[in-house]
Amino acid sequence: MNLKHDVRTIARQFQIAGEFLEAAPYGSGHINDTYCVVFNKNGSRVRYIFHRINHHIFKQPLALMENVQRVTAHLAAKVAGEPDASRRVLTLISSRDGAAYFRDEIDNIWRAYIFIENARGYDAVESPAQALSAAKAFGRFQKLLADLPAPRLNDTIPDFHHTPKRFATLEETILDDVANRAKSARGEIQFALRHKAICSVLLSAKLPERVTHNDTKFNNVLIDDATGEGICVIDLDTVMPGLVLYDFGDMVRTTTSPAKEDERDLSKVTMQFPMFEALARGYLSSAAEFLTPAEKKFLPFSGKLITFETGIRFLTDYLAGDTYFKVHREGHNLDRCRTQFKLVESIEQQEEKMSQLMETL
Ligand code: ADP
Ligand code: GN1
Ligand code: MG
Repeated sequence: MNLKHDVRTIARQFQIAGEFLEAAPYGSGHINDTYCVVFNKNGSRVRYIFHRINHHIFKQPLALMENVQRVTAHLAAKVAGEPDASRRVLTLISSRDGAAYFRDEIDNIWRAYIFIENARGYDAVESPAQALSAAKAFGRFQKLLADLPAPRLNDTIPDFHHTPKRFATLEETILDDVANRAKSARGEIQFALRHKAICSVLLSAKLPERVTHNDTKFNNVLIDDATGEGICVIDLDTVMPGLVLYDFGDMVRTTTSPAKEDERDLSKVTMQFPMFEALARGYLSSAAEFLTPAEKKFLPFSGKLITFETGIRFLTDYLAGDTYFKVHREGHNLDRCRTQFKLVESIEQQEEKMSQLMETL
């Protein structure tokens, strides 16, 4: 296969024993380049995950890698001694000169992780049991990081979940209309403008800053094939100080609808109440002990907010000419925006019931 990068040469720069066999693009992430790399070690095929960090988006990749090192080391110390401990945390592989990354000749930053076998990430949820497992794992992730020693983690993308700033960027992008696409997204622009007021709700609520994941897409937790447990939280590039509600909100966004994020048949996009209930129960089973009453109260709202925020991010990128998220077809970002806004509507219709449920948990 002809790859965009010479992964064989990159792979040689890491402390991996054995002979390189093959590499192939892997997963469905929108930002970094991810490869699955296979080595032959004494006759066995051993897999690794390699990432090229997108430094146009993560402008300080070394600060990012410092976060990842601190977070993975802290988590590894916490789970040491548990059954299957090595599958519960990502393990970085050092480069030949002992760093946590390798810088290639055109300044790309690469890193390698041990591949966690017998587990999978899913692009769409299949059952409430999976939703429960995922939420439990993300809640536990926050809990284990609550005592991460100082200093504060680096902000790998400043204001990542600052929804009012995201909205202001959308407004500027609508005015500029550089790709001349605003006319093809009139309904979506109107939808966004009508919802402007929700953007500032969490920021006005004076909630505590904690160490959060900030990208708790359902496919960013690996589900164990045998037990169905959310065995490992992955994709740690955005772990930084944030609100726990960003994490719970992104779980609602990605783990309650049976449809994929870019589904074109919007009738399939819906917030399934049993999935929400499973998420709430799973998350609280890990997080109830540290959540404040205000954080708990906003859990249903956070789903609407983060789904809206992600919708306006896709809309902004569509209007700007697709410069941020990877796209694989014409109108891809607009399709993604539409699923998000449909899901916002579905959440709105059930918001009261969602809040009532929270009072019973
Ligand atoms: P991105 O989403 O930024 O491309 P991820 O770190 O989420 O990057 O990796 C993409 C996919 O690769 C994940 O959805 C998951 O299926 C798989 N993956 C990532 N890390 C591992 C790992 N250490 N072991 C097994 N699979 C992994
Ligand atoms: C991006 O990297 P990936 O595909 O897991 C994005 C998230 C969005 C998500 C939408 C750094 O996540 O914020 O919620 O796409 N990551 C970044 O699917 O912008
Ligand atoms: Mg990912």
